[in-house]
Amino acid sequence: TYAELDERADRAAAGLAALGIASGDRVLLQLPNGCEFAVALFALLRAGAIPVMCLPGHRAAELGHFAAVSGATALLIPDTAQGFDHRAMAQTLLQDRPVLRHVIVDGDRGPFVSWSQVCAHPSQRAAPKTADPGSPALLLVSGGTTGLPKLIPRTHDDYVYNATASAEICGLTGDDVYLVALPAAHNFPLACPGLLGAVAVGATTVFVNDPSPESAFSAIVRHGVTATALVPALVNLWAQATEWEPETPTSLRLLQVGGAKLEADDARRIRETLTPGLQQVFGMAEGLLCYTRPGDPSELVDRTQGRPLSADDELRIVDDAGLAVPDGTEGELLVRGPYTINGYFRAESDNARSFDPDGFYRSGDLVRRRADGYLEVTGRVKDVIHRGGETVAAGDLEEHLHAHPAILSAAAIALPDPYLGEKICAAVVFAGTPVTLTELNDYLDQRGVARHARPDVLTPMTALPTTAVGKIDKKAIARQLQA
Ligand code: OOB
Repeated sequence: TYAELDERADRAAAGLAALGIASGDRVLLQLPNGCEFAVALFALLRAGAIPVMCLPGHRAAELGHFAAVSGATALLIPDTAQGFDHRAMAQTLLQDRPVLRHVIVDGDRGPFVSWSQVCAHPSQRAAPKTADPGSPALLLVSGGTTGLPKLIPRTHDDYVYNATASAEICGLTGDDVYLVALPAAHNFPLACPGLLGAVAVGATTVFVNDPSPESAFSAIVRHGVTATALVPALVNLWAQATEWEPETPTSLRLLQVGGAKLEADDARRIRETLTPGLQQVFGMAEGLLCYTRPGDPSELVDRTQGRPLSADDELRIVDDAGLAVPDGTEGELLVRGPYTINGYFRAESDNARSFDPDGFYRSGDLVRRRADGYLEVTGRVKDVIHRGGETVAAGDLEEHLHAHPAILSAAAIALPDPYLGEKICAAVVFAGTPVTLTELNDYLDQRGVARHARPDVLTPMTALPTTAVGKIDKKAIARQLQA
């Protein structure tokens, strides 16, 4: 209940303070989905600490980097999760990171501090700490797959707005049951509207650790889940699984899909198999959120990634020279606004690259703005293949590949080539009978894809590797193909 969460967060906040965790201290939070995640998050905020929102899939390389950049003094982990021993990882981290003074473990604590001990502290509800609402409440991690993730300071006021305005747009009320299926520390299930939006309106929150259809469908049926957020790779699996799972969702009224491009055909299938209440979400941990709105015509819901959350979001869509392009023309999206950051945490050189002189964040996303203000995301600025003097946009080719009836998911990858510089590899998961490269290229030819923009290599895969939040990880595919 909310009363229990309140009480437990108070006790844990007192326990954290007793350990010496003080206002403004950064704490790496890496707990799997579950009620303990919510207790820990609110306890850290009440103690005045700044949680660094690590994903369960992060390992020593990422956590070491987050610890170094944030100067975190504590780490909160499970004992083991998905067969991985987080305590052993903590041992490694401690050797390199002397600032990291406390390791707190939920479960079997080993040589470390026990989270249940921290939570057993008598609650000392002091006068609420008055944090500066413009100061960082938490640090999110960036979603990019280039290099190590950056830390994103989200302030109390911007993040409260993020969650509550999102809840309003989605029509979330106390009668809703929100399912956290993606890793809870990710911005999407955390605050778009996510866990925080659900708490803001007094809704019920359900956590699953395993978002597979088998486990998620039974949780949805059991708890009467009305709303959840998924990435395309996962929702496509859910849509397929309605064909064979004995229990399928009937209570969903809002199914948010974002994090990567959802193809129009997939959107239609989701509306038909899972719920007519599909919503596309184009968002980023750095801030800007775009939503299709409940009640929008299906053409908008299937074909666009929504329009900005706030009337005060300022969007600039520019060409290579940095000049604004007209509506309907593809360009890079730059954004500034009430809940978009002005800079990463302690990352001067990244900031010089990622923000323009007027403070606009360069998203690296290619978009088209329609006359009605809705956006279509078409790809990433740097996601191009330089093939023998021609530049091929991976996003365009992927859209054509997806349209093939035998293809479930696909990625266009650049591979080094002694003659062309780079050649095009289509990494493909087939749904039906696989096709050959020649057959695929005949199909692309019929669709009007230029010869130089067609794959040189076709690599069938059983599944495409994904990032910690479940997006297709093209860097990992490229590494696998070159290994
Ligand atoms: C969400 O946040 P991040 O920070 O993990 O990733 C942001 C990036 C965007 O810059 C864009 O490249 C991509 O993910 N992206 C999409 C998309 N939504 C995000 N690309 C195409 N279509 C979409 N609908 O991924 C995130 C944060 C809040 C809400 C939803 C997603």
